[in-house]
Amino acid sequence: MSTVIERVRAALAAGERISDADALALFESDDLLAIGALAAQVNRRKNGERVFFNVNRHINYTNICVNQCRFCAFAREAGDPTGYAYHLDQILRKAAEAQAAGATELHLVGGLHPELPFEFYLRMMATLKANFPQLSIKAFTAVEIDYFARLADLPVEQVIRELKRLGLDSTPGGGAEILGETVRRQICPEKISGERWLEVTEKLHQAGLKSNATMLFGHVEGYADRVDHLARLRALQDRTGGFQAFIPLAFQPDNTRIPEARGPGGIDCLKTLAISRIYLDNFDHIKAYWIMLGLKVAQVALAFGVNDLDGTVVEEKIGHDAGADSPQALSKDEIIRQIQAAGKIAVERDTHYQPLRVYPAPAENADAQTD
Ligand code: V47
Repeated sequence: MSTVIERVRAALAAGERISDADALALFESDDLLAIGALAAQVNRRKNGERVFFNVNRHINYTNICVNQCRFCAFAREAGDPTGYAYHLDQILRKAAEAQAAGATELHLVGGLHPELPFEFYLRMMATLKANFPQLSIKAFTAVEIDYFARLADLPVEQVIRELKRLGLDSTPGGGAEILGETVRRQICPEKISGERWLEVTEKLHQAGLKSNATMLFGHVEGYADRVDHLARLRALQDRTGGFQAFIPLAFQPDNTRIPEARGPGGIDCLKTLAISRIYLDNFDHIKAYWIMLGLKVAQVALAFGVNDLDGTVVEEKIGHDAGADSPQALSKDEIIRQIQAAGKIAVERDTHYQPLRVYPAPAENADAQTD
């Protein structure tokens, strides 16, 4: 048995957090099953046998972006014939479809459009909230919030205040990529720095908004870059407690400008999810985003410390433009089936992880129960 596994087991038994050096040693270990078992134990203590999902819809309102991140196959430069920007009525139509399909949350993100003014986003927020007050609006990464502040020449705090006043309920975890500057300069040189991403996220948390954190992995970064990324997130979470979920995003290489990268294999995906669960002791939830992982790896991840399978998604462009071979959407029934087939209890949640409906395994109870 490798010594790092013993050290980590002892640390967990003593209720201690693991060190960066041990996180790195776990990444370098080949003992996937032992790492997975430790992660599953950590998760069981936090979440029992429950696995969350939500009924949501993604809306990517524009793919036109002033940044041209090397890993991104979704972004287009202004003037590109395949570029688009939805009109507000198109966005409202998609929101209406989402509501009719039983969604509780809209996930809205897009490119940094060179011409749309900040007022467009304010109008979008206000109109969505006025028309669909029961839909929770999860929108705009720290990268977009920073962009709006520059666009409108306003302090970030005021941008956040305005958006929150008009209906912003929480923010997604995109744009974190790899926070360390060496890798960041290679994969997204025009994007705000990792330090700035953390700073804006801290302001979101201070304003009372919950957010998520992602990590894009399996491109040019090394294990030490991943550990550094996790360390920065854990430190911020110690200060604010504002993160809800951590979401490792498996890099999809097609149509990107990182030709040497092939994306992570299944073992790397499972190991990364499991180590995240063990290391991020102050995060309640680790999410397997099935769009990027593929449904089969995402399901297996439920035995490796993961307790959230994201949602129905409905219309996904960022991963699929880069060659993701997962479906575009999953029905609620299919998500429940995937969770139950893993021997877990499926729990539909709202944005803030309040259980809406519990679906025990069919053997225990054929009918869904309300929590
Ligand atoms: O920030 C871009 C990533 C992110 C690629 O908070 C890519 O609940 C893989 O953040 N291969 C956007 N990933 C998606 C995102 C997200 C998704 C689901 C749930 C939540 C949440 C957040 O997608 C970007 C970037 O890191 N991305 N290109 C690619 N080729």
